[in-house]
Parts: sequence; structure tokens; C-alpha cells
Amino acid sequence: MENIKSITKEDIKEKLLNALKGMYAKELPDATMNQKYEAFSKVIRDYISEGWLETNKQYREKKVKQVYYLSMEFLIGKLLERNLINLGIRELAKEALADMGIDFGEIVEEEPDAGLGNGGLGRLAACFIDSLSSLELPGHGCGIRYKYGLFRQEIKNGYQVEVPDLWLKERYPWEVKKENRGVKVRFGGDAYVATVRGHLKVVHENYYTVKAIPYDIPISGYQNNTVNTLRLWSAEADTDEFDFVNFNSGHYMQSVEGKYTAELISQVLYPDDSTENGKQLRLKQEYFFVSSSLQAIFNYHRELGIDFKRLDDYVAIHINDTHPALAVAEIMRLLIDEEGLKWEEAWEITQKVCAYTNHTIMEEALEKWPIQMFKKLLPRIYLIIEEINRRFCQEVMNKYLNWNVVNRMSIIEEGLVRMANLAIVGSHSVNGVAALHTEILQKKELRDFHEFYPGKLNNKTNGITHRRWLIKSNPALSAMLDTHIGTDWRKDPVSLEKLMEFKEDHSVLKKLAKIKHENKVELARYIKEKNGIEVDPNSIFDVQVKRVHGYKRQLLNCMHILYLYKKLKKDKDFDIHPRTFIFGAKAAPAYYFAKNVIKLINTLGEIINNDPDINDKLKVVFIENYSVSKAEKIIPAADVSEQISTASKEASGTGNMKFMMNGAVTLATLDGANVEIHNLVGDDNIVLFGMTSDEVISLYENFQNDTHKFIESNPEIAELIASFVDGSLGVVGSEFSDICRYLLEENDYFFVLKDFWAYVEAQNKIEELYRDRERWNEMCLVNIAKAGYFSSDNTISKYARDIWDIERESI
Ligand code: T68
Repeated sequence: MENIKSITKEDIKEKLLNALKGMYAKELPDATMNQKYEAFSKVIRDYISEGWLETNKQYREKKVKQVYYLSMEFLIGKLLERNLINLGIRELAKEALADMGIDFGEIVEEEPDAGLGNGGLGRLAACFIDSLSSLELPGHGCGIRYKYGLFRQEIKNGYQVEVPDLWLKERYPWEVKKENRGVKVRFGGDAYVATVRGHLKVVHENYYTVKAIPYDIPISGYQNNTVNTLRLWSAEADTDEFDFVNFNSGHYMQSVEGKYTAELISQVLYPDDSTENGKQLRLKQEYFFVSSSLQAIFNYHRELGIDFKRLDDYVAIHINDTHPALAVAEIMRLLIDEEGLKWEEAWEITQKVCAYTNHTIMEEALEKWPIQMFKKLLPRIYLIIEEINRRFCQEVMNKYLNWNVVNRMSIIEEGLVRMANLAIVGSHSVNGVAALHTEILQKKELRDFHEFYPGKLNNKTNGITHRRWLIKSNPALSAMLDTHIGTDWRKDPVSLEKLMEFKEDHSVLKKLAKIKHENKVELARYIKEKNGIEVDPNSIFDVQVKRVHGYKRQLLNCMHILYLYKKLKKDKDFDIHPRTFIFGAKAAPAYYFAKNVIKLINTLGEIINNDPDINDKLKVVFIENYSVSKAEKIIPAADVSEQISTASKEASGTGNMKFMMNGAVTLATLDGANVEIHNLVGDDNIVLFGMTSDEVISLYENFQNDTHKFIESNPEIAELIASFVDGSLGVVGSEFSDICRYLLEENDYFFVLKDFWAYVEAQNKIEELYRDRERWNEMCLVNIAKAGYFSSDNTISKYARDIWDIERESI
């Protein structure tokens, strides 16, 4: 790999020694591993800084249009090795460290995982900023510097226990605090329209302010000079305001709240994935980072001297899910209150600047805020939203002359502010994240809007960065690809397709199988070390890693495992290829059903792994604290990728793409991006099962409480459910009460039972295919070859062209 900065090994070594001296006054032998990691990261950051300065300089001088990706979450994971790869010095650095007696693996392990996200949505944001830099596109991330990221999961006696994630315990070498770029965000107070010196003017007074301090993280591109910025905001008390504004005006309680609760805002990431959490602090977080990001963007462009009436020539704002939807109102506020524009002018610009991505159709994830709470916390913003809504409803009424339609589309309705409606009305583009998802939005969930704004709703299928999910996590496969298809795929992942030429080449197929096997050996070693479980790398590694949720149906997987177990118990000669079922999953702390599923997985593991009758034909492993780094270890070792959500419910999925890129075979429902995987690899290279989204949707339309009947006519299923409560799993009957309630009282809302037999059949097919190893290896090859389509570079190129209208800028 070329080393673009002409960095030498000697240079690295010298700089590392100097950094240790400068930062800790230590010589190498006395430094702790953490000090070595921090000093080494500082050296690497300095290499990146040159490009960072240059990138910012060029953007500023040329006044290029830049996109700001506003997201509550950036699940970036570890950065050190990523940065080395992008600088083109991974091997060189390894050698330099080895010369100094430092193990590369150990130093890399020292880095905390920046877990500033829940799951897919946050990881997507991380892949997107990675692609922006690698494609030399001017684009940055804006988010929150949570003091505590997603909780760390410990498993105690089979249960999930949540422990705070102290990722900032030591200093974080990748960030740069920019004290002088801080801004102030206003909360509370009173806002009203008044006549000031004969003019109508909006007054906002008696508010308290919170200081927002940016911490910038450089996001380097792959072997180019572009270094964009991930800007994360941290909340601090605004002591000036405490003393002078609120206190003197008699708002004692507010001032105290302002002072002592300010820091709470950026304290912790909400651990709810795909569910709404209507807490006031959450709304505060949302406005805090939206307002600070936009104020900083406005300050920057004011310094540049641009005409704000042409803001859309310089700026694109992306609203990642509804969490930053307040951007619509905040831009209006800044344009009207600060820049003095008229409403109509401001509105036209706001719509041109904003774009919104929808990540779910799940009703419970759609953010809605009670008016009273909203008004109290953000009175000026509420006034703006009211006016946006008044004008919008008028337009809808003019078109349809129908109150029902107005009520359905209104931003404020039934005492609630609907954030999705605000985002849609205020944006020029609204996109879904996979073809099927977008189609469902167009035909169902957002049908009224699709009709009202033809062309606004579009699809951008998600993607993943092949730099982390192949180059970094699977070096052996990457090297093998270089040998056979050359290195073009590293910069142009679609050219992975060249691998298709080798579809029938036995030696290439064998090499692929060998790499997979070695990755499995590695994972088996990890499992032995962490879980104390012996797993056989020759067994099928069948993996489901993702958040636990009813719709993702880990329960279906568990019921199949139980089914196999029971069969083996009844018939010791039952011939199956040995399987290792691997799970990794966090449950939202208050989602009791999900926690019950974790307990079930661990209970199955306990009983099956230790049952001599099973003779190692089945193993069940739960990998604690699933995270980006764990995913990097697990995914390259998977044979089977479980993507078994209830059709129509998983907007896209991105894990599915990572597995595919690493040569796992997808076992899937026709949901989210699985549909596109199927289209790419064809019937022969994926195993599909279950109801289609149309079938599921029509079942929901005529939902029948027929679960009991179904169980009665399926004695085998009845037997499986009975074993949850009859003590045969070695735990008391009440242990799985949440699961039983879900199946029996909530009528199996996600159709685990209805899809059960189809799933069993699909699993049999997997087994049959795996037994024909040549055929299986061919499937792996096709999956890798077609995975380039899902590179986030591909996705981001489309966002840049169709939504943001930004161009490549070589540095
Ligand atoms: C996921 N959504 C989708 N939400 O479920 C997944 N939600 O299908 C898709 O691939 C992915 O987004 C990327 O588009 C989420 O991950 C959240 O994490 C979330 C977080 C807070 C509140 C609500």
C-alpha cells in the first residue's frame, strides 16, 4: 500500500518517544500501555492535522458548498487503526512499534470504543462521514459529545446488567476542544410578538442559556488529503448568565436550573433504539445540538460574508431521523431573528437547505412532543412551528378542502408536535433507507405527503464502509482479493465484482474457505477465553447480532434452537451438521420482553452446552456487550447471517451488508435491504423464507387473535412453548413470563409462530447447502463479489448528487 505522506518508520519512532516525554515526562520502558496508546495516537493525529488545516483552508477560501450531517448518534468505534489505514501506514506503524517492543494488537485494544450510538442509525452516520472524506466531499458530522455512551452490558446469571460506559475516563486523543468556537443556547423564558418602536418584533426574554463547547474530531479520507470534521458538542454551565440575567430578573429557580443542570444535557445517550422516549431532557438534547451546530454554521458563513438569501449555495443540512428536526425551525429563527429576512424568503431557503432521512415505519419510534412541555422549553421555536403549520395547513386545505387530510398532515395535532411532519414539510428531500422501505413510506405511512409533494420522497439504500468492514476487519480476505482481482476494489468497491470470474475456480474457492476457517478459529479462541465455551470451528457459525427487539425476532431463532435440541434429545442419532449459534445483543433497559429474550438465549446455552446427550452438535454462545469492535471480530467469522425480521418492519438493516461483504450466506425474510441482496445475488445464493411484507401488512389490517387456535393445531409448537414454563429449561416457570405474555396475550404481534415452520425449512436448506462445501464456497464468493453495491461510498455519491448538490474538492 502506498504511503502518501512519505512517513518513515524512524520518524514514527522518534515522534512517539518525544510524545511520551512531552505528555508524561516518561521514557518508553516506564510508560503504561495506555500512555503508549495515547502518545502514539497523538503522533498519528499530528500527521492528520496537516491535511485537516489544508482542507479547512481550501473550503474557506473557495467557499465551497458543504453538507452538515446532523445526527444524535455517531457510533464511530475505535479510530486508531482506521486512521493508520487511511494514511497508508498500517504496516509501517506495526513495524515501528514492533521495533520498540510494543505489540500492535495491544495498543489498538487500549482505545475505548466511542459508543455514541444505539445501533444501525448511529453506525450509518459513522459510515457516512467516513465515505464523505474518502470521496473528497466537503461534509461534516454534527452531534453530541455524550459523557456516557451506550451502556456497557454485563451478563450476570444470564441476565443483562447495565453499567455506565466511562469512555472518557482517560483523555481522548482524537478530539480537539475549541473553546473559542463555543456558542450559547437559549432555553425557557417567554416569547411573544410585540410592537417595538412601531414595528412588529418577536421578543424572547427571561430565558436561561447553556454554553455549548465544540470538540472536533478529524475524519481523514482513504489515502487522500481530505480531512473533514466530526463536531461533537458538550454542555457547560453559563456562569455569566447565571449571575447577570436570570438572577437579577428574579428568575431564581430557572437560574439555578440553568447552572446546575446545564451539564446534564450532554451527560448520557438515551439507550432506546427504535422507541420514542418522551422525556424533556431528550428534547433539550435535541435543541441543544441543533442550535449550537446551526449557530456555528451561521457564524462561519457570516465571517465568510455570504449573502444569507443564497445560503443554499453554501450549505446543506441533513436531518438524520427526526431527532434533529428542530433544525427546520432553528434555521427559520436564525434567518428571521438574526439575519433579518422576511418569513417567505427564510422559508424558501430553509426548504432548499434541509433534507431528512426516515429510518423507521414503527409507530412507537415517531417522535411527538406534548405542546405544553415544548412551549415551556422552547417558546420561540414553538411560535415558529405554529406559523409554519398555520401556513402549511392552509395550503393543504386549499388543495383538498378536506379537514381529515389536514388533520392527518398537520404538524401540531391532538396536543402534540409531530417531528416527522415538521421534518417533511421543512425539507426538499425525504428519503427512505432501502427500496422496500421507501415504497412502504410512499404507499402507506407517508402517502398523503407523497401525493402532496410529488417527487420529494425518494430512496437512498443504506451502505457500509468497506474500509472498516473489510479492509480493517478482514485483512486476510483483503489480501487475497488483492492477489486475485488487484487493488482497485479498495478505492472502487463495486469492482469486487471482478471476483465473479473465479466462481468456478476450485483453488480460489478453497482459499476463501481457508480464510473463513481461520477467522472462525480466531473467534473460537475468543469465545473460549471470554465465555469459557469450547466451540468447534468446523461447525456452522450461525450468527445473529443486533439490538434485541420483538420485530427482529431473536425469539424465532431461539425457538428453532429449542426445537433442534428437543429433536436431538429424542433421537440421539438425529443427523445434523454441528452448529454454533452466536448471539450479540443489547436490550433497552426498560424493555422487559427484550431482556427476557437475553435470559432465554443464555438459559438455552447453559442447558445445551452442558448436556452430554448433545455431544457438541449444538452450542449456543452469547457474546457480552456487543459493540462496533465486537462486530469486527464476529462478522468475518460468520457462515450464516440471520436477518429474520418480520417483513416490512426492518427499514433496511446494515449488518446484513457487512456479513455479505465477508462472505456469509444470508438467511432472511424479504425485508429491508435483504430484498436488494436477493436481487443482486439471485435465488441460488441466499436462503429466503416467511411471509412477504404485503402478506404481513394485510394480516395487520385484519389482525386476528388466533394464536391460541394456531397453537392448539400445532402440538410441536405447543410443546416448545410449554417448555418455557414447565421447568424443563432448568429455571422456574415464571422466568419467561414476558415471552409467554408476548406469545399468548399479545397474540404474537411479530408473527414468530406463523413463520416458524418456514424458518425450520429454511434452516434445513442451510444445512443441506453447507454439506456441499464446494457449492457453499461458491455462494460465499458470489456474496463478496456483489457486496460492493452496498458500499456507503455508493450511497453517499447518490446523496451528494441527488440531495445535497455538493461536489468533489481535491485537497
Ligand atoms: C435503524 N434504526 C433501522 N434507530 O432500524 C435499520 N431510534 O433498519 C436501519 O438499517 C438503520 O436505522 C439505518 O438506517 C435505528 O437504528 C435507532 O437507533 C434509534 C435511536 C434513537 C431513537 C430511535
